[in-house]
Amino acid sequence: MPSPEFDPLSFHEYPPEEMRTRAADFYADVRRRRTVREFSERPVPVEIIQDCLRAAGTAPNGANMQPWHFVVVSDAGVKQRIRVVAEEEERNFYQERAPQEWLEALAPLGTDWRKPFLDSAPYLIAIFAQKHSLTASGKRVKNYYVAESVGIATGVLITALHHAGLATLTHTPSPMNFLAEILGRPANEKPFLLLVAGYPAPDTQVPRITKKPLEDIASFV
Ligand code: IYR
Repeated sequence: MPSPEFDPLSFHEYPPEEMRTRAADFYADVRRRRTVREFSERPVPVEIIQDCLRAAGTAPNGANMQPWHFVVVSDAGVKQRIRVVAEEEERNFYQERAPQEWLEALAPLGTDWRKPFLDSAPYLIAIFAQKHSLTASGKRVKNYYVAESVGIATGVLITALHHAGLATLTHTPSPMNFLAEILGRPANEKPFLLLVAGYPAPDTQVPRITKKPLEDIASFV
């Protein structure tokens, strides 16, 4: 077993007042993030997406196995194929499979089976979770806390895209296995979610929803 190697931590300490301002400023910015479902076709330089993905790749994760893969789709033909299959699945979900309780929970969001953003937005980022990894010689390597790890990386990605000035939609077509087929991903990868990224369409409206206040989401003991 290799012995661990250590490097000095690059830690920035801020004076307490500056920490307060930084925490408040970050909250003020991140609370403006909204999921949008109408995207502009305006192009976005791929370098922005690449840096946001680099940020996502810094996420803490189980045993540093980094059990994720991101496929950035900008090709119009591939987006169109994804839209066609996703809408088929979604039509089936909304019209057949979804229990009444689920439809009622979704009603305030105004969603339905139509997903035009899947070919209008400049980027679809398909996020895959690697159930296990494979070495160069094809040997299986176990991954740990895969869902937690990929969830955290996805949160960093969404926040990085918002911080860069882009809108996103976390889309969970169900079932999602068609993404692995269309994108030719290996059998050890399971689609996690599809993140749509770009500029919002002009005059985009978002549902009037509220977030739970601090007292309802945290306790201090
Ligand atoms: N996958 C469907 C339904 C849906 C489910 C949840 I939970 C949402 O928060 C939003 C939508 C769709 O994308 O429309």
